[in-house]
Order: sequence, then C-alpha cells, then structure tokens
Amino acid sequence: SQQCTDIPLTMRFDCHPDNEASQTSCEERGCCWKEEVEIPERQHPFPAPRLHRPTHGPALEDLPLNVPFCYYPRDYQGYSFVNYTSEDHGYTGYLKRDTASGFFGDINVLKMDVFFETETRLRIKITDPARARWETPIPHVPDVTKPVNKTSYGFEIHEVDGAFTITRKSNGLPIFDTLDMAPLTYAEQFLQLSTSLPSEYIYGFGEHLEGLLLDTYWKRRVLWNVDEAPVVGVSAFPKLLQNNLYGSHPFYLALEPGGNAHGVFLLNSNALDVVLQPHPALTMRALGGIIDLYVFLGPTPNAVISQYTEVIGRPFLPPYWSLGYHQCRYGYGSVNRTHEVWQRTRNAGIPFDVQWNDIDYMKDNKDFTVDDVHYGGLSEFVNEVHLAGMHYVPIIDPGISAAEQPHTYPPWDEGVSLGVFIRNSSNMPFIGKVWNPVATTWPDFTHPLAAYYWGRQMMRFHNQIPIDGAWIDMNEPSNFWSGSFNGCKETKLEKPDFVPPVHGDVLFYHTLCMSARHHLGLHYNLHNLFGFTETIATNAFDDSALQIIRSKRPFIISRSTYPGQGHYGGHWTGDVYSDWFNLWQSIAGILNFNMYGIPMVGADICGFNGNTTANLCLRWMQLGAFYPFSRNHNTDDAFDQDPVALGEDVVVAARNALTQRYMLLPYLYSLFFNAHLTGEPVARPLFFQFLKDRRTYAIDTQFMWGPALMISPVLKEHVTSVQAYIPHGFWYDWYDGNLIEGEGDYMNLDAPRDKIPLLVRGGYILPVSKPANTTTDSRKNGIGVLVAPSEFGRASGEFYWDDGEAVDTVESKMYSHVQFVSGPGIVNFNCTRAGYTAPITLDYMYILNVSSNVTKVDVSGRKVHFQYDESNKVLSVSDIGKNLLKPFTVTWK
Ligand code: MIG
Repeated sequence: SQQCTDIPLTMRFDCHPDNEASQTSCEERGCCWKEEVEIPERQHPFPAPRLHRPTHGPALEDLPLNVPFCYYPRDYQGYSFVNYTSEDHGYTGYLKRDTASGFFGDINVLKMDVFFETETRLRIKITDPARARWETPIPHVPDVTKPVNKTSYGFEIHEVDGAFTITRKSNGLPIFDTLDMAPLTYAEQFLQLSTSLPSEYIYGFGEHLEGLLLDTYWKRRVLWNVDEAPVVGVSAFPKLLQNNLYGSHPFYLALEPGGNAHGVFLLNSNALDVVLQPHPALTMRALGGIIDLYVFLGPTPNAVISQYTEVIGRPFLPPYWSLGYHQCRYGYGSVNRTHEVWQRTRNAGIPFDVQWNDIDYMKDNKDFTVDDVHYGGLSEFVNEVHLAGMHYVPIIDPGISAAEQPHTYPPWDEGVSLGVFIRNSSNMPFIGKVWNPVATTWPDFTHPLAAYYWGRQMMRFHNQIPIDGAWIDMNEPSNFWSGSFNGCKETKLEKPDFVPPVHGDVLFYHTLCMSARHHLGLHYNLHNLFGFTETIATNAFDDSALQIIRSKRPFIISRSTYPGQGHYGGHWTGDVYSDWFNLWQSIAGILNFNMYGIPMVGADICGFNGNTTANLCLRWMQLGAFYPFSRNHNTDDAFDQDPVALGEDVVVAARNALTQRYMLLPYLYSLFFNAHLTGEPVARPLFFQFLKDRRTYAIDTQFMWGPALMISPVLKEHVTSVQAYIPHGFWYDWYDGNLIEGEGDYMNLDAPRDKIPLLVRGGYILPVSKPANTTTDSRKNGIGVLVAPSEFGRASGEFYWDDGEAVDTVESKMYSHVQFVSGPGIVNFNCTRAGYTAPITLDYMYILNVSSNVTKVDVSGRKVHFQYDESNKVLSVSDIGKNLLKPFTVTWK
C-alpha cells in the first residue's frame, strides 16, 4: 500500500540501517523494498581537478556504493506537529508520531525549540519533554534566550510533515530543508535528521582520511573516536564508508549556488554516522543524546568558521616557540641518541625549536616515570635544550598502570584515594590494558578532582623534567583490549540495534565498555569527549597543569579531538603512512582541522608508519614547513627520517623550506592572533579567499596561509614543477618578487628539489623577520615588511606582537598591534596598540611591482638609502630602524 513507485534512486533514504534488513522486516515498518539497484552515472565528475592529484594510492571516489534496498515511501507517516507557537526566542513546537519507526524505544512526543540566537545563527533543539536525555556538557555553548530583531534567515514549519525549512533571506534559498528527506526519527538509541543540500559542495564531518571536498555520491562517514591508523577503504567493511578515526567533528560547511556559504553543527557526543547522497542530501544519525543543531549563515566561509568558533570556543594563541620546527621519533631509545640527532640537526643549520620524546623515555612505558637506564640524563639534556633557546615536549598517555604495589606509584595511589578513575559497573576502577603493565585504568577527566589529580602528577614530573608542553596520545581512549579482559556485557548499551560501521564492528572495539562510568555519565555518551576533557585538564583547570606549573602559555598536541578542542590545544593527524598518497592527503587533513577551529595542526612530516624515502621526505619537509604545526615524527621500527639521516639533498631542501617559514613567522603569528580573536582559519582552502571562483572549490593540492600566501607543494615523485591553479589577480613569486598575473587557470611553477613554490597575493602586506636557527634568536631581530600591491596599487596588512609566551596576553591587552596601509608611493604604519612595550623596530622593507625608477625614499621625512632592481621591479630599503610602536610613513618617488 505504500507509495513506492517512481522514487528516484537519489531519493532513497535508508529505512533499515539497523540489524539485518529483510523484505519482511522492511515492509513491517512501512517501507519499500527493492534489491536491484541500478547505479546512475555520476552527474558531477568528482573531484574536478583530480588530474592534479598524485596518481599513487587508492582513488577515494572508486569505493563501493551504499544505496539502500529498504527505503521510505512517499507517504511515510512519521512525526507531525501538534502545535507550535512563536516565542520571544523563536518557536516552540510539539511533534507527535502514531506509528512505530521500527527502532527500539520510539519517543512519541517531542519538543522542538528554535532559538534565533544572533542575526546569523539559529539553534534548534529537539528533546523528549517527558524525560531528560543525555546532553553534551562541553564545549560550554552560549546560552541565548533573548530574541534578535533582525535575522538573515527565515524559518518555516511544515506541520503535517513534521519538517522545517531554513532559508537565506537575501535570496530565499533553502539551506537546511528536512521536507521530503529521511523522516525525523527519535528513538532511544537512534536519532535521525536529514536535509537536502543546496549544492554538492560540502566539507567537513571529520576526522577521516580523504580529500577536502566530500563526495555526495552515496558516501557514508562514521564519527566515533578510535585508535586506528588512517587507511583508505579497509577491507573489513564491504559497505561504503570512510573509517572513523581519532576525532569526531559533526560539523559541515556547504557552499550555495548564489556564491554564499553556511555551516551546520550537530552538538551531539554520541556515535554518529552521516550518509551523503547525490540528491544532494545528507542524513545524520546519532546513537543517543538529543538533536541540538546550529546553523550558521556566513555568508563567507571565514564568517562561518568565525560563527562556529563563537559557539565552541576560539582557538588558543600558541606560544611563539611552538611555531618553530619540531622533531621527534618513537624509539630514539636513549637520551644519548636523542641528543645525537638533536645535535646533528642543529649542526646542519636547520631552523629547529622543539625536541620531543616518545614513550621510550618512560620506565616500562609508565606515565610520569623516566627509564633511568637509557634516559638517566634526561633532565640534563632538557636543560641543555633550554640553554640553546629551544623547548622540550614529551608524550603522556592517559592510561595509568593499575598493577602496582601500594605506595610505589603515586599516579595509581593518588587516583585511587581521590576516586578519580573511570569505574566499572561494580564501582571499581575500570581495568583495561595499555602497554606492558598487566592492567591499566584511566582518569575520568569529567570528575571534579581529576584536574587536580592530573595537575599533581604533571607538577611532580615537571619538578624532575622541566617540560614545556604535553603531547597527549592514546586518548580515544585506546585500550589494547576491547572492553575489559572479559569484553563487555551483551546489552543494548554495548551493542545497540543500529551501530554504524565502526572499526571492529562494536562500539567498545579497542576502548572501554559503554557501561563504564564517569562522573558525568556513561562512557556510551562521553566516549568522544575523552581526549577533549583530558586536554582541558592538561591545559589548566582550577589549580593545576601546564599553565600553572610553568606560568606560561600551555602547548598541548592531542590525538583525539572534539569540537572545542582548539580552545585548549592542537592536534596531529596520527599514524599516517610514509607514502605519496598520504603526503597529498595531509593537506586536506590540515585544512579540515582549521575549519574545526583547531588551526594548530600538522601531520607527521615524512610519514609515521613504514619507511620513508629521501625523495618523499624531501618533498614532505617542504610541505611540512607550511603545516601550522610542523613536526617530523616516525614510528619505532622505521629508519631514521630526520633530514640529516636522509642525506645532503634533504637537508638542503629542509633548511631552505624552514628558512622561508622562519622568515614568515611574524605573519603566521599574526594569523594565529586573528584566529584567536575571530576564529578565522590560519591555513585555508583556496575557496575561502576566492568564493566567486568555482574552480577553486575542490582544490586540495594547494592551500593558503591566511589571505595572502599560497603554498603549492610538489606531491609527486620525479617532478620539478607544479601545475598550480592561480586565481585571477596579481600574485608575486615569494622568492624573487616577480609579478604573476593570475588568469583563473593552471600554470606551471618551477619547483626544483630545493624549493617549494610560494606566491604572495597582491593587495597584502606581510610582516616578516630575519630567520635564525631558533625562534628565540629570530625574535631578537627587528621585523621587515613585504608590500605586495594589488592591480590598483594598494595593499594592507597587520602585525601582532607580544612576549611570545605569557598567559592571556590578548585578554589582558599585553600586546602590540600595527596596521599597515599602502597606496601608490606610500606605506603608513599605524600602531593601534602598544601593550607590549619591549621595542620592536621595522628594519627593512621590500616593495614589489614598483614600476618607475625611484629617486628618493623618505621615512617620516628623512631620506634613506634604497635599492631598486629593474629586472623584477623590487624596491628594497634596509636599515630603517623605526620603532613600530609609534606611527610613521614611508614614501617613495
Ligand atoms: O602506536 O607512543 O600516534 O605518534 O609514536 C602506539 C607511540 C602509540 C601512537 C601515536 C604515535 C606514537 C606511538 N603511539
């Protein structure tokens, strides 16, 4: 009786993703069954610029499809609105269903609250009015109940269909529209919300290993934090998916035909999956919690991320030293070996700021211990690192050894006496296994005393080894067992009817049982928040951890992440493979996390798993020099891959690329300041800056630092040029200042083995500095500016400066800020704040595209020496020596 005919394939929404679907069980829930699926041709070749990607590695778009056999009929009757009223804050409505969805525990009456929170942000909360359900407690989102007078969105309710539409007022375009999509479903362990998409240009929903642009051609993604190395299309799952990885970000950014952008965030910490299909449409399905949806109207991608981070928290301002180059490996094996590699890197003249150690510094891999046989001299080494003006970061795992004699291991004793460990159903510490110890437990970072406990351990360790930051790994949390020694109970909590295709098939795969208890609730609900809560505790909380111990800005890099993470720390993309595919993929990884509000992000340079090659590592050192977080890291069973280990060729390439980075650090730091203030990404996809240009929408082989620097790395072996897309406008070669007129097309950029192509966008002024071997030294130099005029001869830029490591410099206004504005023949330097009073001078400047022969350059009326290069039209002025904290002007004729 269901209306099943004439439903196009693209409108098939899966009615039976749970258990085993059969025709009988499908029809029982009022849905349509049809097994044969004729896959239509792709409407949109994906992705357009595939040509320019490396040919190595699997083609993401060739993975199998996921078209459902059991799908909703046209006349499916789910929820409908009983009533709704317009309220001060927006709307309140009630929904009711009379038929069973087929999922266990339908909630038949729902309450929907719509909050018009700001002009560009609305929030829709759908809850069970009869009984409180799990609501994600962090990040702490703003509580807004006051109405706004003006909104850039319209909101419409479809009573009978139980649906709603959000439109962009300026052009009437629906941007979130649940009408005729998969019906709203709200059962005990299954929530479903579906929308059509205004275009197939959609990004986000990490963490996954894939390109930047998501494929809407029947793709499914799982969000459930897990410790698994990123590999594409793991054969364990014949169904289509991009495997779940270390972090979960239920956020997407979508582009609209009208050239606008919007964003959507589902605040839900349960296991989730998302189905994208070529209507285009997407369906989000959560295994618990509530529907708490934010929609951000942009209209630019930068504005979307700004609006998103206003809700989840702005990115932290990293210490200046952390913008330098970091080097690490798993299995140096001893402090002597660590010292040796550290020394040879310095001797090679490679700019280098931070030395790291992996778990091999620990005794028996136990947290807060040092192996005194191999790492006996570690504190002396760290002192030496500090004397060289450098910093030191060790790994810390969350698993605490639980097989300890009383009074021998404070992390265990104190955790027990404070009662801060995650508990099992008998109220004892939940026992699993990580590394050697027979038994391991985990701090419950939602416990009110956990931060105090964690801070104590870190403080004690810091007294022994004066660390400068923390690298927190294994915090999905990872467990060598799945659940406890005996697994987990056979309950619906551990094994819900609907489980998305997670790694290992069960939710507790390589982690804790879902029934494990935290102070704030069940692991089932808190799993995805573990790494995030650990990061918060490691950063600073009440009276503990890094900020307090060092009285300096904390620096934390975490493997597991959740929305809001970026406010407290950064991320690295985990155990990527040393191959050309992963070199390319790392770009999308870095750009995605910038969209998730975590701009301090990098991939393991030269790759983690497997052996790198000199050719690969050379190109990876160049690309990695432009990761916001630039660290070379390697697994324990691979050859050394620090540049010196791979030969002179790699050393030269690494030194050159990192030298460019160190020159650009004042610009990079200013971008981080801007990210901290506004949320705008540091590393950005090209389309963030060129939204009118569709050809940029799928580009993930090149990227931008802020609005002004384009990086076009070599991603293939045996080539010495890059096919780079150059958007319309004036661009300049970073190395020689030559003008390149962008025509919105691909161009060949020269990329010999010792060079990564970098272009500066006309219209911008970049603060730069003389490089040095450490940031401690480069900070002592004055700064310079590079003036890159637009086609109209204008340019502008900004410079943020502070002491580089004090806490809350922005909040307490202990910083200086200078604005640069340039027109033909003139640059103005306007100090807008001089809160950091240490002198900082403008020493030199380069002005590009200066066409006539210059006869005179004045700095605030005083004639200065200059050079003009006819061949590339660059005017250089050195020895300016002007205090940037006072306004002044430079003119030339
Ligand atoms: O693989 O601590 O992702 O960076 O070197 C087991 C050892 C655990 C995983 C991390 C990796 C680190 C390694 N760890």
